[in-house]
Amino acid sequence: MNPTRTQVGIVGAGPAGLVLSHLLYLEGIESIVVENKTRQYCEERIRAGVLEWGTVDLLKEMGVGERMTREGLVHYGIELRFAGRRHRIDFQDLTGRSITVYGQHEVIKDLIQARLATKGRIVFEANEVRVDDLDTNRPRILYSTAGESHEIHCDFIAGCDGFHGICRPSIPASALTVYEREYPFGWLGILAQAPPSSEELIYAYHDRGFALHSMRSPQITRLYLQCSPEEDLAEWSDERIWRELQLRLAGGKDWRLNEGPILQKGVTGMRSFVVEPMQNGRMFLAGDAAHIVPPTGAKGLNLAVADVRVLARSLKDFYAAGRMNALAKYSDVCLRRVWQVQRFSWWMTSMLHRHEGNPFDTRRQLAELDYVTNSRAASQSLAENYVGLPME
Ligand code: RFL
Ligand code: PHB
Repeated sequence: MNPTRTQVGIVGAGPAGLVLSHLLYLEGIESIVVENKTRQYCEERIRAGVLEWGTVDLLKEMGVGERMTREGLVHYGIELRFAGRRHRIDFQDLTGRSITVYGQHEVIKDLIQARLATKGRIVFEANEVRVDDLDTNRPRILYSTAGESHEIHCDFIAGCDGFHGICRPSIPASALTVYEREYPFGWLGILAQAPPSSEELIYAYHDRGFALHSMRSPQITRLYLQCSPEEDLAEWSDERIWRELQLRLAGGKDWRLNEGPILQKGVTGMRSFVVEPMQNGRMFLAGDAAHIVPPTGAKGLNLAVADVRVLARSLKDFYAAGRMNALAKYSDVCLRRVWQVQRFSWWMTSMLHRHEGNPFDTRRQLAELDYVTNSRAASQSLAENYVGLPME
């Protein structure tokens, strides 16, 4: 078996791995992406939908924003619903910025196409992926395809293989500190063939639990209901889902929720998780491999992109000047944004979800929503974080 050689070996073809690979290509740095799923699986996996302005700008600058510009839905605000009230947070007025609603799987399709069009190497369906020799100058990625073993010798490895990947667990536990919080609820998400019922996203706080109205296109609505993290989907008929959504998203006489065939259902648990530092020897963790946020702030994908932007810049510095300085600071630079985003995602989650038990919390949440919707300073703080803090 002849080992292959590359400058940066990337594990995982999610947003982090693919954006990194293309950014490196644009800087003339070689990489190979090793992914354990099929191309089709990666291109059809339904996940996030909200792109911060900084993510949108970066994708455009990278030359992969053409379809996003054509098909993405630009939003200038969101609505908060609670206690029978409807309140719009006006991003344009409060920050001068907007967000773009464009499915993560569409971003993935565009990136894979761009990588392959520029002769980028992505190995799909790699089995038994491992990383080794992280503390040497020649770290390796090992894997097999169709029963044959392969080895890639790299200058650096980027661990972009998500929360359940193999890169983080390959670092000795004694070298990492984990900060973690689990939430006593999850989200039941559906994709429905129904025109969105509002032009913007609606975040609803309700006695029966949180609900969210989002979308993927003018024909497809994405909706979520707060549920138990162990919720049994078998107990949720389509009819029950719509009944619950109608109750939680109720918006008065002049608004109605469009229903349609449910194309997909799923339950996701919620956690906040950060590992520090985000690097070990010559391996750098990026995106969900290093941190997880609850989805209420719509930040997971955006944070993954922000990490690899820093990593690509640091690698560029290494190859241009032979200096390790920027790479040595990679984790510190990323963690500053990571913790800002953790704070915001935790805050949105705890403001909008119903907890069992303590009526004090219910009153406090209503006071928070009252404040956020009546104080310009508080609305502005929400808006500034939602559209995305400037990238480093
Ligand atoms: P990803 O997207 O998980 O990509 C990791 C890639 O690595 C591959 N992989 C491996 N490859 C090789 N060898 C191995 N051993 C491997 N193990 C895994 C995986 O197949 C995959 O292709 O991580 P990345 O790039 O860091 O991107 C992060 C975002 O995907 C993530 O933060 C968001 O999607 C989180 N998230 C959501 N974020 C939002 O902002 N809004 C949402 O609505 C939202 N919904 C979601 C989500 C995450 C979900 N997960 C993780 C279960 C819904 C779900 C279901
Ligand atoms: C989505 O469209 O999937 C979505 C939107 C906003 C969120 C989470 C998910 O906060």
